[in-house]
Amino acid sequence: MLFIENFTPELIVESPGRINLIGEHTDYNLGYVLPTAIEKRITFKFRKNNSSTQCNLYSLGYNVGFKLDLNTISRSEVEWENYLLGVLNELLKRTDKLRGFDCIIESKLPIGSGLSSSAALECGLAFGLNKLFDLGISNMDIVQLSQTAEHTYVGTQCGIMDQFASVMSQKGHVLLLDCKTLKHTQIPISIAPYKMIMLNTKVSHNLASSEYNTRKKECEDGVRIFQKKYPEVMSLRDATLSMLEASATEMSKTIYNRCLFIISENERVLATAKALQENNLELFGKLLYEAHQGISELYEVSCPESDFMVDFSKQYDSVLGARQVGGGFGGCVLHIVHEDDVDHYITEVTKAYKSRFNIALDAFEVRPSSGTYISFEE
Ligand code: GAF
Repeated sequence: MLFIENFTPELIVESPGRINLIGEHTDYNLGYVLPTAIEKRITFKFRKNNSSTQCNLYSLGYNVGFKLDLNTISRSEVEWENYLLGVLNELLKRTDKLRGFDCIIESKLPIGSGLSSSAALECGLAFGLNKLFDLGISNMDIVQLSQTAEHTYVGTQCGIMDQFASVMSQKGHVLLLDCKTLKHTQIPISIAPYKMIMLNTKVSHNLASSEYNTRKKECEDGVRIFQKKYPEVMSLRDATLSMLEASATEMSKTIYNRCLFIISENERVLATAKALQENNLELFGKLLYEAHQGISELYEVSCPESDFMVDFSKQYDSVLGARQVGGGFGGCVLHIVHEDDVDHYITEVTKAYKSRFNIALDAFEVRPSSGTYISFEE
């Protein structure tokens, strides 16, 4: 594509991935989550191109691009284009100031690894165009329109956590987000002498999208059963363990397990936030292990590769806790590892994982980082 040769950007935007310390699948149940942005990110380079409606986008990683006309935005057969087209569709509902632009996208975020490359792609485009054309859209609306884009153009009925974390995070903090009210608290985090190590299973089972929407529906079925006795339960966020026991006979085992996971996971998020504020790292680790057990046995969104890693880590005193991060069925597993044992632990788990699955895992440290930001402006 011609436009990428001698490309001089007017604006460069950095759009980070995220980790979620705890609170998986609670966001679309309007509960609590505890994510933060990480340093791995997608870089967007923008320039206006003097056309009124013609746009060019190019992904350096995939070496592929596409053209579009702002007057005729519609869904594409090519999956990754829909993350961007969906955002443009939402922006066009809000403004008539958008004009032709060129954009080069370069990602350092592994796709399908539970680090939310999707939200980074959506929010980075929305944030950059907002700045480039001075659209006057708030960061909160960027979060919300990006989530809507994923619902309508991509087809995943995701919650709001990933987009929120990608845009709103602050360096050195985790975000305690109430997904019902969108109230959030930035909690300073320091876990020395431990480090957050991500081990990428390098598998992303393609169940992820279909099973995600199925889990959401199962939770809605659970809410309808609660409402027979407790009309005040509008989402699983409003349910308690005692309500669950009182409604259990009306539920299939599957719906019961889904509800049990979400209700307990919400409690674990609040307990984790408190543990971090009190620097109780042992408890933090224990809650991560409990969360993974729920992810695997009750919510059934884990996979043999993630379960193997979590189980393996339990042999090591230097690991406080571990759990699969994100929507599920593979991706990255977060480990809290003592700084003195990081290298040794990575060597051991890499050997064991290779011998069990014949896959060379990826390991990297993550640090709570800042949300979407501008790294260059003309
Ligand atoms: C995916 C979704 F996009 C999030 O909204 C969230 O539900 C997560 O899975 C599971 O916690 O990343």
